[in-house]
Amino acid sequence: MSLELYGHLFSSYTWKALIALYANDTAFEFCGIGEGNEADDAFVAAAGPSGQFPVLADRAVTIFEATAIIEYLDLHHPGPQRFVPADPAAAVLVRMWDRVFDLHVMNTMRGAVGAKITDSGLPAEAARDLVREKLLRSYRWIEGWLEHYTQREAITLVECAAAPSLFYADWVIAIPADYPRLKAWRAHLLALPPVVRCVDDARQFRHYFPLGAPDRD
Ligand SMILES: N[C@@H](CCC(=O)N[C@@H](CS)C(=O)NCC(=O)O)C(=O)O
Repeated sequence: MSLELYGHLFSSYTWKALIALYANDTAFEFCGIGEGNEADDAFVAAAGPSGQFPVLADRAVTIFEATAIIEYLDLHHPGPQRFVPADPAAAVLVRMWDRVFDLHVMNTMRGAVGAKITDSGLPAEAARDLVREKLLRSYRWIEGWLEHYTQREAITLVECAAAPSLFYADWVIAIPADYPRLKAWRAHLLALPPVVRCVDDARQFRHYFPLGAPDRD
């Protein structure tokens, strides 16, 4: 098989790439990292400067960074779902929104997770407090943006980024009831078949979530 995706089934950025692969029913082999295959682990460690996953291998081509993987799939393994619009002006906006979810939802949320991992004695609530204000600010912005966002039935780069980031962010700081559009959009994203598959395949790892996984989703 020409395509291989290296990652972990509980990893939010791996989900981001998996959602794109599943959305177009693209054939690929999944290579789990940290599961005892030293060659796979070494390949990922050397693939990019951070040694992080996901990493996509397409014969001799290696692509790291989930966004780049999705753009690569769109170009070289296109399917019915196009992840980035062909119109350059529309593509700028999609790429900007992708950054919102990576930088201001996912990575902000991970600040709390990282603090808990670094200091296991830190109460989960104190870890949450570290990111509460920033996450709420992001939620507020997304709630306003959703008033005009119209791509809801498609799976684009935006949905690939938003689904995993909002899935986990809501576990860290629950989306407040007064952001109904955001709450409804998260529910919509979690009902998309590629996302359902990611969520279900990751259930077995939930007990590893450093702040404690809630009994839902
Ligand atoms: N900017 C990267 C972030 C990737 C990332 O943070 N990956 C995490 C898993 S979600 C990882 O590799 N963690 C293990 C490590 O850092 O060693 C991307 O978009 O792909």
